[in-house]
Amino acid sequence: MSIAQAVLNYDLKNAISNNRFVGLWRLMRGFRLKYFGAVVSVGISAGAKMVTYMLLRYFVDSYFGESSPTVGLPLIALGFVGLALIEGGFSFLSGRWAAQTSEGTTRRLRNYIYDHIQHLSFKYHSGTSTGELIQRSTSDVDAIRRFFGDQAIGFGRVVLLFVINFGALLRLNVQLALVSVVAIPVVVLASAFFFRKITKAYEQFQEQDAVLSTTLQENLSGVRVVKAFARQQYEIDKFEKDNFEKFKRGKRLLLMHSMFWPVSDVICGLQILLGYYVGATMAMRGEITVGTFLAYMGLIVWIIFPMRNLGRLIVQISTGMVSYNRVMDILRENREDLDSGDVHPAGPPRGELIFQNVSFEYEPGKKVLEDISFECQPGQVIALLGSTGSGKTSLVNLLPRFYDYTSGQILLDGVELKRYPRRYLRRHIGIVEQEPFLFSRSIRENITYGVGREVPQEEVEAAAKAAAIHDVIQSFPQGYHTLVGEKGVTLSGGQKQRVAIARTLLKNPRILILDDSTSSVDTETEAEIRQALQNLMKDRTTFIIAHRIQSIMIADLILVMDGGHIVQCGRHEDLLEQDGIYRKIYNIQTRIEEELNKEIASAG
Ligand code: DCP
Ligand code: MG
Repeated sequence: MSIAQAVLNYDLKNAISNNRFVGLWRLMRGFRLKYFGAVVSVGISAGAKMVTYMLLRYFVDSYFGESSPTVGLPLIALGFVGLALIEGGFSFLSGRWAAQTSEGTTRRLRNYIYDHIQHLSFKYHSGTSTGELIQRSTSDVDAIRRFFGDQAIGFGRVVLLFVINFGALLRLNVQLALVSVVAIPVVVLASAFFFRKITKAYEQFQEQDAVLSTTLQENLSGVRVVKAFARQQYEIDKFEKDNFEKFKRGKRLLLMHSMFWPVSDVICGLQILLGYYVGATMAMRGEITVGTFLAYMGLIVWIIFPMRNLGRLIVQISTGMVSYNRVMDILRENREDLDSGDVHPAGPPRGELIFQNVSFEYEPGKKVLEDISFECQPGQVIALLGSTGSGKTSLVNLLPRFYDYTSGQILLDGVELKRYPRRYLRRHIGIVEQEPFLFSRSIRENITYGVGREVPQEEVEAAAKAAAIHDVIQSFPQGYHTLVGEKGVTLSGGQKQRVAIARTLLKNPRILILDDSTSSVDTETEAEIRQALQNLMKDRTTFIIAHRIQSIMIADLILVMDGGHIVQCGRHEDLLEQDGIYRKIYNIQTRIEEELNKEIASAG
């Protein structure tokens, strides 16, 4: 199986285990043999190094010492070359296989995290910061990659080098072997101690790095606010302060590094000197041959210096495990189930809705909607009016089941809403969000976003015309292929809203929700949209949230909300007769309009 296939054919749900090693082991499925091969190659390469020194010993002792050579020089030369090739070749293979494993497993992990994030609930997303999620799916995944590709294999390498070379030393001379490792506990402990500190310092550096990029990012997205309030100097000072802190932390990190390596060099150097001294003395006394001494000189270096890395690897592996946990935290979150439900209507719903004593809360104990009851027939227009924070958005968000109501019942075509699969509801309920988001893609791609098929241009244009945005789009040089956002045109708030309306209309939903969708549009354009929508609303149930009485007068049912309750409901004419909020708002709005008209008249 190719790597790409292994990546795709894998269901990572299995990799989530409370035991980290079990989890990592599962993550490696399809790569285990490769990784095993990488470890074996490390062993072979270390072995070849050891044998090279043994060959050196044989060569020196037989050609310059007492014993006479039984192997010819060319063969010995060939041996050296062959061993060098084996050592290099297997070292290459181990690097290659370890890299394939680490890249492959983390590619799979990244895909899976992305997939998983797509399926998390609204509740999860509103409770988790975007930055946090980004960091976990990038730098924490990267830490896991380093664990596979660098640390775990590096750890194996140090251990194998030690076992093989020390074993060889023991065979050469036990006394000499023991003398050669007296400093090793010191080196390992010192490096573990040091790297614990340096990891902390590194984390602090990273933290400050994150602070700095947040400052920069906020500054850039809030550049209008900064300029409008003329706070440039304040922002510059703040940045300089954060930047100075990063500089200090970075300097400290470098200083620590520049202390460790020389100190550990000295310790390792002393150990080697001690070994050379003892070895040389023994050779002079004739206790070991010159060849043994020369082989020893090589072997000891390959025992001591790798040991300096052992402490580093231990510490890095433990911080890698922290990253692993942070990633698994996301993966353990339950996915929003799109498909469960026991009713599966074949076609779209008719659009009859009944709310019965519906209450809802985002957090336990803080009711946002209380005791909401009303009914509407298919094709009717329901308007919601109320002060900000009164629960209008929360109410309409219950319909596609972005959130589930806590008590009461909502019946769609006579069936409890919770019995429909979410996918079905979201397919047939179109919502134009209060603050619509457009992707940095072409306008056409934005409008067709909600429909999973090729859409003919006429349909796209019809939707755009209904949303009163067609002429604006036509006026751009590239028309419907104009890019939105940083690399293309910057749309005004009202234009964005209208593109979002077109996007939802194209989906042709049975139930249409317009959440304050004309708030950034001037009265004239709004009338235009209303006119166009009138046809489109004909046989769909429509919810309109708006602040202008003008936009909701035509509704079959107007719900006036306050503090999570419906305080008034009825048709425009009925509500005008009642002494309540509705009449008050109406009076204020008409008075403002009259005054405006007067002013315009007098100015003209
Ligand atoms: N709320 C919350 N958690 C959320 C969203 C809202 O706790 N994820 C709270 C804030 C308000 C209340 O719920 O106190 C109602 O919020 P809505 O967004 O439903 O209010 P409106 O849509 O009526 O207000 P606006 O006209 O400003 O859009
Ligand atoms: Mg709202």
